[in-house]
Amino acid sequence: MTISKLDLASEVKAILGDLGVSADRYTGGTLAVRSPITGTEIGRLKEDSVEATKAKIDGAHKAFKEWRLVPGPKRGELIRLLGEELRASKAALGRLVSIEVGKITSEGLGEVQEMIDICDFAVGLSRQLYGLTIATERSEHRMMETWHPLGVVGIISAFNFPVAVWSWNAALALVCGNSTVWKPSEKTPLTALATQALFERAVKRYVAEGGVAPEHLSELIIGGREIGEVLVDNPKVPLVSATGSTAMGRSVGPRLAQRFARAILELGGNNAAIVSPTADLDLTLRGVAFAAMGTAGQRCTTLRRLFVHESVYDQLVPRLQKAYASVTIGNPLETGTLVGPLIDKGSYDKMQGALSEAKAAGGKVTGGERALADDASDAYYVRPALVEMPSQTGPVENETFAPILYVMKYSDFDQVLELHNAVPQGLSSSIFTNDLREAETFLSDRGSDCGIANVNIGPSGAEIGGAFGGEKETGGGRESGSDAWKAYMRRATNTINHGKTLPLAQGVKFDV
Ligand code: UN1
Repeated sequence: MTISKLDLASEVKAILGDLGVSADRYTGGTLAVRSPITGTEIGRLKEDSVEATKAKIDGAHKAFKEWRLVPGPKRGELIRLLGEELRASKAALGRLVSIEVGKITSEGLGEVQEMIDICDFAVGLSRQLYGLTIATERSEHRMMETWHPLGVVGIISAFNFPVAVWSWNAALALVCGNSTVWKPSEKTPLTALATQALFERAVKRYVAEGGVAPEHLSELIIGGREIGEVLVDNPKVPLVSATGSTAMGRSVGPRLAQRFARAILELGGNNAAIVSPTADLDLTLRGVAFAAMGTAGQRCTTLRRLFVHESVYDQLVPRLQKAYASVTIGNPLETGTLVGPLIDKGSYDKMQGALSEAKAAGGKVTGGERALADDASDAYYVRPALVEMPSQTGPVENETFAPILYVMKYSDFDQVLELHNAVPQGLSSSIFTNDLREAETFLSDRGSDCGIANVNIGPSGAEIGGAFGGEKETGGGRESGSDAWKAYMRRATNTINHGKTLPLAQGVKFDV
């Protein structure tokens, strides 16, 4: 079917109806939502005022005070039920993600799978919120650390992973005994409404099973920057986890620091891969293609810089150019499509701007032109662009949230490592090599300076089990797996004297 004939508004209505979201939540409001697939409107949401936002934060704060008293494993049961709800509605929510963001079907479903995976992880974690027992220097004493719930956790998420990012934060925050207030991107509030409805279903089941779940445990606020600022500045919110651009982080970070609140910042990436002389080129081709063109280049982990050794450059780059020229672009809901649309015109304009800059800096551009404009004049499909650059200059140093891959030739491994790390961002990275020394060096102290460093896989598509996040202008935060949960709790060091004397630490004498 031609794109212009798709009736996505009706489909959205049917999906939201099935998920239990009433039509008045997404009609008749002031916030218009468009599907990037057609560029047409699929909802109009009512926005929360500053006052309503404050009231929701107050509600979440009250909920926190009760929820922190519920034992961890019982909190985990709520997240187990959320995981069940997500499993049951995976197809519907995945489809809605595809419609609202323009992701291809497998990526829409994959996003919901990430949500399910983090729920499973958090359920296990709910029984493992361990502290250490530490050797004390005083006799008949015990020293230990305990982990306690923190408070209301603010979650600000971006359009490109509209619901998975919420889940990485919320699943951990909730098993850790916190409540949450979520501000989704203005571009993707419908998937947020759907997710909130699934959460509310899980709460209902939990309560029916005899669980204690206060009202307002997880709040959703709809609107723009103004209400985001209310969340960031509110003294009842001790932690804000924010995903988005570096510019957003530059505004949010200092505001939080000003009131000594914690920040988990997951900002821009400018991720690179190195292709060494010993790389398996078939595997590299596939790894690069997915990482650079997948999700139409709109992941924080998207591959944007490719350093290819001069000895394999002429073998790999023509094959890549072929893949770029032939990749199927189109309606992401159709089987066989690999590259869907950009989110909107703003994104398209930025892409074209970066490509002009690249040309001016001596880049040789293939692709990058608009596609399907006849069929979908309000949508922004593009052929992914491959740009051979003489050096790492101009737009190569910035993150442009679109499918542009800058390719550069290198000859010396130590030099390419320097270049790899010579950008302001530090999220994800990879090397394609079969040389053990190079692989290990890349992962070593003098190797990649990113939060994620891979060998023989691209930089995108991380599993939830690892801590997710990066260094430098990426913001330094870690979400999701490993011990990222610790950021959502406060640590107390406890010393207990079970003797009858009072030995002082460091041998201090103070006899009164
Ligand atoms: C993002 O783009 O904001 O590693 C997150 C990945 C996904 C998450 C990306 N698991 O590509």
